[in-house]
Amino acid sequence: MAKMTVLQYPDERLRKVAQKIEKVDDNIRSVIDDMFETMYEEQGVGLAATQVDIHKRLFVADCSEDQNEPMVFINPEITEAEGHFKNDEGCLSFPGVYAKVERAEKITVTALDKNGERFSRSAEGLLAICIQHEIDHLNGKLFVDYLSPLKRERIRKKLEKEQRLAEKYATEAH
Ligand code: GNR
Ligand code: NI
Repeated sequence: MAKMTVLQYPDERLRKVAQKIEKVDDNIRSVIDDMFETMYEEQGVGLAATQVDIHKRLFVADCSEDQNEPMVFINPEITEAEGHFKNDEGCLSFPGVYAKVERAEKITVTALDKNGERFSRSAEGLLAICIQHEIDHLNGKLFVDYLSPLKRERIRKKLEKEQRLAEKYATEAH
């Protein structure tokens, strides 16, 4: 297994629309293993393939308290959504940024698992938020797109500055 690099906003590759997976094979399963390793190491509750520069319709998630309920969703589709609620969201592609986003409260999602078997499940709470957030990633959409242009611009400037500083630090001798 190998940890992958998570793309950071405003990297344009986060805007690519992911392609449907035609066959769930060992190559896909190896990507899934690396994505879990990356997600757990970064302490995220979800990770979309888009965030690791793989533009296929796939995400992993684990919203359990003990981080021991790994879930895989391939070619996910939301088939039912009801209610609305607003919650604070974060994203591994936006370190240190949190903002309130409105989402459906309860959803039903259908997808393929790591063996290529179709399953359907309903979700609410953090898992429902996470599934909607990850499917947005696969469509090149980011949680800041729900904010005002002014807020989005502030976040972009903050992250660009932090990335410049990190780059500068990395190239200096210590
Ligand atoms: O780790 C994550 N936490 C989170 C918290 C609230 C709403 C959504 C998320 S998803 C995020 C991981 C991530 O960036 N997935 O794409
Ligand atoms: Ni995210």
